[in-house]
Amino acid sequence: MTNAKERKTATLPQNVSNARCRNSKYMDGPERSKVPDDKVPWSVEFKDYKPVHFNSPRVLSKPVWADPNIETDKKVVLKFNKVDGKVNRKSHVGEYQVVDGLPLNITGRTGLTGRGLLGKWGPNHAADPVVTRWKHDDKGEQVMDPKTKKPTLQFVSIKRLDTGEWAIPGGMVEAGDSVSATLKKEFGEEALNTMTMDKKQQAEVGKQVKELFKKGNVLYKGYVDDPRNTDNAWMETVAVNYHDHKGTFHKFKLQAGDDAGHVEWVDIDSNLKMYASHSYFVMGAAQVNNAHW
Ligand code: RP5
Repeated sequence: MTNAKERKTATLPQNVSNARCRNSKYMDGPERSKVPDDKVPWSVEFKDYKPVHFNSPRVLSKPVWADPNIETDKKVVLKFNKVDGKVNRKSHVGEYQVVDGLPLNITGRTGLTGRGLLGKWGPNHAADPVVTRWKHDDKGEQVMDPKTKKPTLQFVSIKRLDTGEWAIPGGMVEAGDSVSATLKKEFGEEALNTMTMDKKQQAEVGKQVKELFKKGNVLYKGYVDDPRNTDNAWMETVAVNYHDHKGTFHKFKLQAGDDAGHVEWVDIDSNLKMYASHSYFVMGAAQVNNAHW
C-alpha cells in the first residue's frame, strides 16, 4: 500500500523490459544462456532454450527473508498471484504464469532459472524514494541548464556496495511492512545511516523523515530490470518522488549506511548511468518537476 497522500496513478508507463539483466553476467553466478530479443516472450516457442540454473548459497542457507526451496521441498505451497500471509506475491504488472509449481518471469525469458540471489519466488517487492531539491549556485541562484533552459534538479543518490553503481536509496519491502514504511526506512538506513544512531537520534530523524515524506508523487509501479532477476524471481518496485519545495532537506546530514558505500546529491541529467532501471525513475522526477533532463 502507498501513502494515502501519494498520487495513485504512476507518472511513467510500465515499459521496462528485461534487456539489461538478460544481457549481463549474473552477479556471483554463472553466465546466462543467450536469449535473442524475439525469443523473450514465453508465448514464442524456443525449443533450444537451455537456461542455466542458479540458486545462491546465501539464499539456500535459509535466511529469514528467503522462501523455502520449492524446487526440492514439494510439500511447501506458496500462494502465487495473491497476498500470501505477510508476503505480497501479486505483481504490479498483472497475473503471471505458474508452470510446474514455479512462477514465470512476467517479462519473459532471462537465460537463468532458480532464484539466483533473490529471496522470493515470483515478484520481490521493493520501494524507491527519489528525494529531490533544486540546484543552487554559490550565490544562492537556481542553476538553469544552458541547453534546455530548464532548472537543474538534484537527487539523493547512493553508490551500491554490490555493483558500485549509483542508485536510488531503495530497498526490499519486508514481510508485513508497507511500501510507505519501507520508503522512509530505506532512506534513513542508506542515506542517513540511522542504523548506527542511538534510539533518541533515530526517533528524532525518523520524525523529520516522516514530515518530509508526507506528500509524494508516485513515479512508477512495476517491473525493475534488476541484474538479479531470473526466470522464476524478479524485482518490482514503487518509486516515489519527494521534492523539497521548502528547502528543508539541508537539516539532514547525508551519511551512507547499510548497502550504501557512499551518498551525495547528484545532478539530474539524461547522461546519468545508474543501477537497474533507476535512471528511468529519476527521469520521471525531472518530468513531474518540469526540470532539465
Ligand atoms: C532494485 O533493487 C529496486 O529498485 C531497489 O532499489 C533495490 C532493492 O534491493 P536491495 O537494495 O535491498 O538489494 O531492483
